[in-house]
Amino acid sequence: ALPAGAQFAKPEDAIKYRKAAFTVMARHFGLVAAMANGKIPFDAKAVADNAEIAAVMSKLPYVGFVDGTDKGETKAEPKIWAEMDKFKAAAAKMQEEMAKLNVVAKGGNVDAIKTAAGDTGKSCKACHDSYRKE
Ligand code: ASC
Repeated sequence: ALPAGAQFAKPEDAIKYRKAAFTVMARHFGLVAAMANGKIPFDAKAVADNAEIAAVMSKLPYVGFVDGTDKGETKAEPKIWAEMDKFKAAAAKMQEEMAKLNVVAKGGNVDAIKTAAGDTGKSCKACHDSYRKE
């Protein structure tokens, strides 16, 4: 989502950016999942609004995985850069699940939202298992 010429000035700026995007995405996805799973009261408008934000946020982090950002304040596994195609495919899967969740969230059906949120969470976890250090 960055135009040409809008590269990050420093590696740590790219790291901060992608972490911030994941943090915001996780906050809004987490609210949807918590409502779908009955951990906080279900509110159809809040589910739809938060799913929308999470879906938009899901598009943002990946421009931050530029060369030279495998070191520093990051839990990113260096193998990301050795298997960038696989990493981007895992990212695309998550973005697809977030987009589906966003559609389902607008329908207001709790069971359908719960299923879609579960599928989305699996796509988050799949990437963490392969590409995030603990
Ligand atoms: C979340 C969140 C994640 C995923 C993951 C699913 O709410 O922040 O990273 O779900 O825990 O297993």
